[in-house]
Amino acid sequence: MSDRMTRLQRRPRILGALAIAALVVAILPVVGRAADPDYPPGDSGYHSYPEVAAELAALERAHPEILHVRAIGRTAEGRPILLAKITDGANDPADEGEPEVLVDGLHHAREHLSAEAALDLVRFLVERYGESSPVGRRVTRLVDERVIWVVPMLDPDGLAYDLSAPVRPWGPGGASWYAAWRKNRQPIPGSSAVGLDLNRTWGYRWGCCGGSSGIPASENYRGTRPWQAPEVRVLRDFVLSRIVDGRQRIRTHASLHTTGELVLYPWAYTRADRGPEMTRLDLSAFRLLARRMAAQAGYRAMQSSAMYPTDGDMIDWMYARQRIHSFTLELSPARGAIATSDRYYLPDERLPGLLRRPRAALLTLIEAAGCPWSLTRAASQWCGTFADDLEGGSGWTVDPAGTDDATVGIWRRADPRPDGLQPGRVRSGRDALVTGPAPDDPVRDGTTSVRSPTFLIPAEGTTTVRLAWWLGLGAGTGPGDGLTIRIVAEDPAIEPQVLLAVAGNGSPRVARLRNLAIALDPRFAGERVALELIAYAAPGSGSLEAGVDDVRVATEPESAG
Ligand code: 0X9
Ligand code: ZN
Ligand code: CA
Repeated sequence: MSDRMTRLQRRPRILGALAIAALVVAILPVVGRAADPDYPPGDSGYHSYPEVAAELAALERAHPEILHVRAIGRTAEGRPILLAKITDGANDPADEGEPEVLVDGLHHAREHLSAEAALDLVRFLVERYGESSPVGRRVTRLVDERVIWVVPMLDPDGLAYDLSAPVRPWGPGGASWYAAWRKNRQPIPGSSAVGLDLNRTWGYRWGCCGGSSGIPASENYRGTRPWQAPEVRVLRDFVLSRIVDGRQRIRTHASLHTTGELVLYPWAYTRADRGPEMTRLDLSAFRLLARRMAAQAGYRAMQSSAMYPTDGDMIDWMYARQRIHSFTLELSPARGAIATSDRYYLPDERLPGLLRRPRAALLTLIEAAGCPWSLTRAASQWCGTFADDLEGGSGWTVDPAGTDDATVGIWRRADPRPDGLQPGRVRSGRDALVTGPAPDDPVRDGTTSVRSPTFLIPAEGTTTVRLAWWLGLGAGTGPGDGLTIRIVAEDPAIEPQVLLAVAGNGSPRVARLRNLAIALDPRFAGERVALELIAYAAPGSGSLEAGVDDVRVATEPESAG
C-alpha cells in the first residue's frame, strides 16, 4: 500500500479525533459545571439541565439515524443551548426540502413542565418511530416527512438558579424548594437586579404597547433594546439559519410555557384580531389549528392578547417577520394555585398525566408544517405544490436571465401605494409583488422580470395556476407596454406556457385586481417549473405598473369518468 493511501486512510481517523475533541469541548462546560443543582429527591422525575443533556445524549446513542443533538450557542452564563433535530437521516444536512417545525421550552425558568414536555416530545418521537401501532405509524410518517427541531431549555441558567437559590417560605405549608425565578441570569449594567424576561425581548414591536417593563427589577423586564438576551439571539439566529434559498423552511412553531391550559396564537401585542400584517386566511388557519390542538389537549384556544397583551413576545416575531404559524402552549392547570407561584411546581407524580395531554396537539402541529392552511376552506388551493401570499421573503429572483433593461419600477415585494396605476389594496395582507411601490416609480423604458422558486408539477392530475393580478397603464402607452405571465420548465426543451398576456391599446387603463385561473398544459406533468412575471414598457411611451398576489399552484386528480 502506498504512502499516499495510508495518509488518505488516516485522515478520517484524524477528523474523527478532532470531532471527539470538539464534542468534549462543547460538553465540558456541562460536565464541568458540577455546581449545576439537581431537583430535590421528591421531584427527581424532573430533569435538571445536565440531566436533559445526558438524556438527549442517551437517546441519540440509541437512535442515531433519526436524532441529532447539538449546541446552537450559549446562555449568559455560558451553558450551551441544546437543539435536537429529529428526522429520517438526521445527520444529513440536505434534508430534502422537507417542511420543518420548531418547539421550544423553558423561556421562563420556573416553568419546569415546559422543558419536560419538550424533552418528552423528543423521547416520544424517537421511541415510537417504526412501531406498527397506529400512533407508531403516524410518528414514523411525520419523522420521515418533516424536520422537527426541539430546544428543550432556552434558559438553563434561570433553572439552575431556580433550583439553587435560597428557599423562600411560600407554597403549601410554607415550604418550597424553588425560588420561583422567571427571567434569565444576565447582569443588568448599573443595577443590582438580574435578568430579562426572555419573552419580552423579541424584536417585533419590542416595547411598543405594554405588558413589559423598563424597570430592571421587574419580572417582565424587557431590557433597553430588542434582542438584548443572548439566549433569544441564539434562538433567533437559528430560526434565520433555516431560510434556505430565500424561503423559511420552518412552517409551524410552538413555544411551551406554563400555566393555564391554553393554545394561543398571534397577536400577543394587540387585541386587534388581524391588522394589516395578518392575512384573513392566516387568522382562519390560526383559529382552526389552535382549536384542533386545544381540543386534543383539553385546553382552550384564544388569541394570545386575550390572556393579556404583551410586547416582545416570540410568536409575534415568528409570524410577522418569518411568516411561521407560531403558537404559545400554556401547559398545566392554573386552577388550584395556593400561593402565587405554587402553580408552577406540580409534584413529579403528576408528570405522566400532564405530559400526555399535549402530545396529540404537538403531532398536529408537526403535521400542519406540511401546510398550515390545511384545515381552512381554501386548503385545496393553498396546499398544493406551491403557494405564496407574498407577505414574507419567499425566494423570488429579479432579472433571472440577466437581460432586464428597465431601471425604474423593478419588481419587488411591497405594499403598493394607490396612484391610479396601482390599486388601493392587494389580495391578501399588506404586500404583493409590484413594479415599484411608490407612486412615482412606474416601469419606463424597458423590461423588468421576476421568477418564482422552482416547484414540481405532479405527474398525474390537472394542475391549475391561480393568482391575483393587475395592470395599470398611463396615457401614451400602447402595444409595446404590458404584462406577461408564463410558466417556464427547468428543461429548456419544453416550451413555456403563457398564462396571461395583456398590452396597451392606446388608452389609459385603471389598475384593478383580477383573478386568473389557468390549467397547465400536460407537457409540464412531472416537470420542475417556475412562474415568470414580465412587465415591459416601450422606450419613450407612457408608464405602467403591474402587480401579482396570492399565487397558488394545486393539482386535482383526474375525475374518474
Ligand atoms: O407572559 C408570558 O410570556 C406568557 N405567560 S407565562 O405565564 N408563561 O409567563 C404568555 C405568553 C403569551 N403571550 C401573551 N399572553 N401576551
Ligand atoms: Zn412563560
Ligand atoms: Ca399579499
